[in-house]
Amino acid sequence: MSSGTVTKTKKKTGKNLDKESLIKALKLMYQARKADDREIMMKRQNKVFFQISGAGHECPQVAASMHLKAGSDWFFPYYRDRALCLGLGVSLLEMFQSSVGAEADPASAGRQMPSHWGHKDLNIVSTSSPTGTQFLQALGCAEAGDYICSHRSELPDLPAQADEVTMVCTGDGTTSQGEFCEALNTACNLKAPVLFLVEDNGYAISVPVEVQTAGGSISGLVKDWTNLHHAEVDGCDFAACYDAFAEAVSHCRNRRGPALIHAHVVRPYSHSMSDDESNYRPSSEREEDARRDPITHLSERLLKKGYLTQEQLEALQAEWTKEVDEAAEEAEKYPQPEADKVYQNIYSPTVDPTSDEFSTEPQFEGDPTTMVDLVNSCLADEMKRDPRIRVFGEDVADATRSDVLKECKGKGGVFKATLGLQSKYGNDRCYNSPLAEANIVGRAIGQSLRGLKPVVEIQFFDYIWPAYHQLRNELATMRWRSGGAFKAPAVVRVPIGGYLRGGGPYHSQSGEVLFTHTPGVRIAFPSNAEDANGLLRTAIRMDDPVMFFEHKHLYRQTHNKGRNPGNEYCIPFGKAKVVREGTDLSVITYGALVHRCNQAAKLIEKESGLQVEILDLRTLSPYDWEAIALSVKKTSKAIVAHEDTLSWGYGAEIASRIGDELFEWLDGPVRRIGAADAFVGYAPRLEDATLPNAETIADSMRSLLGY
Ligand SMILES: Cc1ncc(C[n+]2csc(CCOP(=O)(O)OP(=O)(O)O)c2C)c(N)n1
Repeated sequence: MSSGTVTKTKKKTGKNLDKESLIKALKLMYQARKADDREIMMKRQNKVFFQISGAGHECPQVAASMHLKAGSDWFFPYYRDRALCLGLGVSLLEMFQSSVGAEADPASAGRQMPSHWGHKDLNIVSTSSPTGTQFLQALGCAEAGDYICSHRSELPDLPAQADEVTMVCTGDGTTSQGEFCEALNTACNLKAPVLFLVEDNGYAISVPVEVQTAGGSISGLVKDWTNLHHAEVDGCDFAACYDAFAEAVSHCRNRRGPALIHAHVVRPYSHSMSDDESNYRPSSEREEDARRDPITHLSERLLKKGYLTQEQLEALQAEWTKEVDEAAEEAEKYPQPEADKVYQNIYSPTVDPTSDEFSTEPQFEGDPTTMVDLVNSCLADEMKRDPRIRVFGEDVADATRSDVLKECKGKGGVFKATLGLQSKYGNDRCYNSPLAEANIVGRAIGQSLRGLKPVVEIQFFDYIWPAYHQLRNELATMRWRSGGAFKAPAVVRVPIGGYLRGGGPYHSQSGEVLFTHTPGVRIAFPSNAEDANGLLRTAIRMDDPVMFFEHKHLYRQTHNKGRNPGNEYCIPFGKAKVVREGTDLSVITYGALVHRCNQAAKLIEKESGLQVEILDLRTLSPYDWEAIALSVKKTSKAIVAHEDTLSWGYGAEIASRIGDELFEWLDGPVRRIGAADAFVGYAPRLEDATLPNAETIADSMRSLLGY
């Protein structure tokens, strides 16, 4: 090259893309559409059992795949994202394996509907069906990447890239879900590298966008949000989409904040094969969509540029269709999972929390202290041991503005369970979340997917409901629905229960049974300081999601104090404790009723000499059936006692199993004790009338002993 000649590499833009890139893009779009068409045919032939297509949405997805890196960036797609996944490297065969429900399906091993994407090697996280649950998880995933990079030397085994981007996709209707705003707000606040793609086809099934969004445009609402890069594009124009993603990805990679691309796409087919859009869309509108079809447009561009002749295009189309058909035919050879696989991957296949591995001897030190103190010391010890642990929730930090800690002693949780953790381990190990419970759990799921160990707090059980969707449909299902490819072993600590005086209906709730009814999560409910410490340590070290219920009233009692059992003390899950031996009646209980049942048993002994045995379950899922059976076989009479409301409660399950499996040993009906089927009132007289107490429990014991 002669000196003085300036060579300039022309920046690749959507307009000047080379022939190969454009043909590659067209191939992805075309094959995605043909795969949908083939799946539609297979549904009609009863070879697949559900179909929802990505038709009309292909263009922005393919553009995104050309700027992002599979296996290094992270993806939270939604069901229309076939072209994105194809572009990232999911094969046609893998897609059809999912269509036919084959065990070989890498997305879910035959467990989820087709188009519920997932691919471990490509960092495509398991897609679920609830619209909108993906946003907060994507945010958590992005946060995890940056956290891992900033703790690189302590976390050498966790993969993350300093410039990685997390992409999350959605339809326009789904932006109405509150979690969309929660995630975008926090992503903007944290400048998190999350790329939101809104694929706006104007409808959510039959409901048009003006019902969803003020002003009819999500761009109008969010375009000026702090730190957000925003672009609105014609999602049928490949060049425009290509350029929009170039800028958005660069904004995220350079850690300037999140980005949102609002792409106007078309929906040439009905919402799904269960829908007929001619019932609510006039033909003129559908014809207009057809005129905007992105595949026709890109094909015309290739012809116009002279990159392909009509004959060459048709030859390529025939070749691409053949590949689709061959993949579909091949997938039909793959079998569905055997029926016994239904129980596989509900819980960790490798770490058994009931095993002896979690049975360690206490090494007591210090004077007896309260349950909340021993929860706090367990958290502190575990955080020291494991840099993967991050504690967050409402008010859990000592102070978000840490400067004030020179003068103030810090908040550390409304019950002080997390006091000092931020000061000891830093602002990125213990921090405050926004006042939004789904935000806490959704982000915890996203972080745990990356191998971190979030130990989050829901301030009061009474306010867990905004997070229930994330807990029930996401946290609990992640491992099972992905066929074991992904897991979310976060710990959710939840202060729970009544007996507080002045608690009223919104600071006294129980409701653990709603979670014991959910496969996939483990449930602990300790009754005393030492158990709380040992069970929490097990919860943190095991590999399943855990709901850890801490009874608020038990936090600072004297009767359940304990000495610090040392920083290796673990108690296995599913191992009950006989807290009082007896021969005449078994009471199976947990939480705040352990103490009350004990008081009642003492009364009974005093008045009649009869001996009541009390079993503290300690964990509710799994629970110790062996210990229950042993006790009931000895006493022949059983009461199941809990603080939660009586009907359809935890006691119903245990009582029914005792009736079923221990019938021959019984000398009386199995009784249940629970709260009145009402709410806990503020006035002490109302509270007393609702919750079980030592006298009402003793009444029940007397009645059964006399049977
Ligand atoms: C939480 C929840 N509510 C309702 C549904 C049923 N549903 C599935 S898709 C859908 C419409 C989604 O519309 P949009 O977000 O605009 O995406 P599009 O299908 O148009 O691409 C609805 C209501 C669901 N899956 N999840």
